[in-house]
Amino acid sequence: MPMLSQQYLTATAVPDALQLLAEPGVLALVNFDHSCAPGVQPGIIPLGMPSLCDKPWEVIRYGNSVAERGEDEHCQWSLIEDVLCVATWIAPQDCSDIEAATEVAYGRLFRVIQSKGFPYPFRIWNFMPDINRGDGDREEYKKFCVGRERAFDDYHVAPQSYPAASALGHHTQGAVIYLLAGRNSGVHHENPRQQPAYQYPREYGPSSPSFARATSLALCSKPQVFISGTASIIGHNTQAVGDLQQQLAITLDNIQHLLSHVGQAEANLSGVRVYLRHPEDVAAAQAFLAPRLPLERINFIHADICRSQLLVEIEALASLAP
Ligand code: 3EB
Repeated sequence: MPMLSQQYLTATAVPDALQLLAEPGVLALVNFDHSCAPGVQPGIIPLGMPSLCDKPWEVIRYGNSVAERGEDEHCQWSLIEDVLCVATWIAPQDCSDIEAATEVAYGRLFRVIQSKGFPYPFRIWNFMPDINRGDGDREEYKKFCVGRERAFDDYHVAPQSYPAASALGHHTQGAVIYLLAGRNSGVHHENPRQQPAYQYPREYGPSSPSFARATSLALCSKPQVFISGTASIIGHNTQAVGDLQQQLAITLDNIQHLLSHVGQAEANLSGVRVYLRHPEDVAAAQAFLAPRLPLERINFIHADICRSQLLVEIEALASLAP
């Protein structure tokens, strides 16, 4: 069985996205740019967040066959062998009630994965506008969390089965939720240094965030670990408010502890996304990360983090050499 890979590409490396999409083994192409609306065809996933380092594309590869693709329930899907990728967008006008729109969007995703025989999501990404707008429980992110939790309840997914996820804000209109799903369940992990997000105390909102710190699955003989968006949080408390370097250090430390905890301390990180609240922080973030991670495996993305005191969030795919 093959490995899944996530690789970032420059605009010049992708002269023709549709041609790349048609190549064997190409599951989907994620587009980091200003548009957050359905792509020109299934398999192209525009997120509405620009790359800060000229890498507007991520190619998700799996297996050796040409992907099968289609549209159902306002979702676009791509399928290669054991992996299904499904994306759905929330129209700009529907984002005015993000709680209800999120529940509806997740319902569509769940129906598509179930009807196609891939009922187990193992990685989910969520991107929405104005994520930090509103005070207290009226903040957009907290309303999103209520709608998402309701959808998981509607489809009888218990907290122990929540997969790895990321949830961020962008500066354009519309929202997107996309996921990778399998025929069998992955294994979900927590980080001993962090409180499980689905058990955060009430102060973080009426519904806790529904995600696991990581999900691993063996698509090939070696397990791969999908690491959720990870930030400068210990227990449930935000650390190093206002200090980018310290937030980066604590975030990498959290990731390293998670990998040690799941017995993958030797794994290599790829598909690393560094989400930065302030685009002007990119040079400092690059300087901090360059000695620690190969920069060609990193994309720097302009995005708002779901807690307004966080400046950075990092996600990655951890794989052992095949
Ligand atoms: C945190 O640890 C930071 O709501 O899906 C990270 C990854 C965060 C995913 C989500 C939120 C989510 O609480 C925020």
